[in-house]
Amino acid sequence: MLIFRQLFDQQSSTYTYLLADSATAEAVLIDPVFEQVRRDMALIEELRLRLLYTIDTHIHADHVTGAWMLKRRTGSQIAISAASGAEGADRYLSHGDRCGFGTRHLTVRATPGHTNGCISLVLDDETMAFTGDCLLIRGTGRTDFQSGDARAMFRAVHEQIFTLPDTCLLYPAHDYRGLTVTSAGEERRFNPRLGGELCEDDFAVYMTNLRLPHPRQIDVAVPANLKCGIAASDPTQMEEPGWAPLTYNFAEAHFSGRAGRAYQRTRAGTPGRDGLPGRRTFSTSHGYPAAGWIRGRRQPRRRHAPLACGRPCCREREHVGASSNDDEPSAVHCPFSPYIGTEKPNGRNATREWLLVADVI
Ligand SMILES: N[C@@H](CCC(=O)N[C@@H](CS)C(=O)NCC(=O)O)C(=O)O
Ligand SMILES: [Fe+2]
Repeated sequence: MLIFRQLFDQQSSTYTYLLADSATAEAVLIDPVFEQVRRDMALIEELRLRLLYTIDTHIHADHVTGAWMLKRRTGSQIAISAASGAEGADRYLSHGDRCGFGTRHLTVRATPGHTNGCISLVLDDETMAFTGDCLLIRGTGRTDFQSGDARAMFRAVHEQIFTLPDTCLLYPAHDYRGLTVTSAGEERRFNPRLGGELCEDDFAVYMTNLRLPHPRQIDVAVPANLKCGIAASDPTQMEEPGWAPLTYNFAEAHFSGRAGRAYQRTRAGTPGRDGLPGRRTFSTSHGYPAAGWIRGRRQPRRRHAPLACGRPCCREREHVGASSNDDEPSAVHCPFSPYIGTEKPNGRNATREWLLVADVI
């Protein structure tokens, strides 16, 4: 049986897709998001799957891929198109290649236009296809940066996607309106940019006049994704030895509502509040506006502790802790969430760290 899950990252409106063959438990993950690696790993573990590889449909401009972090944590291979120009992948895909998992496979179709390295992935029986940022639901990806080409996109959609069976379900990499799935037949008829009677010239004019603002994360995301999301040069992303193990579940990885929850772990051998090293979960009285790891020494209560977040995009900024004491983590104000945070002066010598799971600003 095919196992299929559609997962969503609210920050970038990105869909990540988990596909697996229940007979062998082999899984692939399409377009993972760096900040959602914990969620994806929890789900994969709960479903008792083995992640063979991650596949990025293109070099994303709006979020950092989770490919490298998942490889580091699960041993999965990184796959991306050869035409993407990405360094450090384990497998470079071209049109017609197959990505197998158990008895199933996805076939690669080159669908350039949003970027010149974009691919779509079609399931073996053509009941599902993953269109990346080429064809979106009643829309398309933009074509105004990263070697975008509206005419190439028009041809790719007509030749590679509209030729699929009418009933083939199409799953894009994003939706900004809350739509989740469409089909080849309905997009062929109703896509307002390139469906129905619309021709290549109509589409090219439409795309030239879109004038969208650049994605907020583009300056961070593109260089990181050209290296498959590697964070090895960033010491704050490296796992330090000596921390007690911490496990998460899929439910906890989704933070909803305004109430804050926090998970504390300590250095192995260092007692936590309940005297035991390792994981401890507690609710917090006040909502946290962001989420992430915070490390601290056992120290007297102090206010406004400066905290730095590990994300390269905001490494230079200081985040102000609203309160800090031995048992409660500080609130952190960061536009990117969740991330790995380190209390600046004492990060290396910290004896305990907290994972905040709470609302995003
Ligand atoms: N506001 C979003 C914009 C994201 C964006 O530009 N997304 C690209 C895909 S990477 C796109 O093609 N968007 C199509 C659209 O917004 O219509 C952000 O800052 O991240
Ligand atoms: Fe994109």
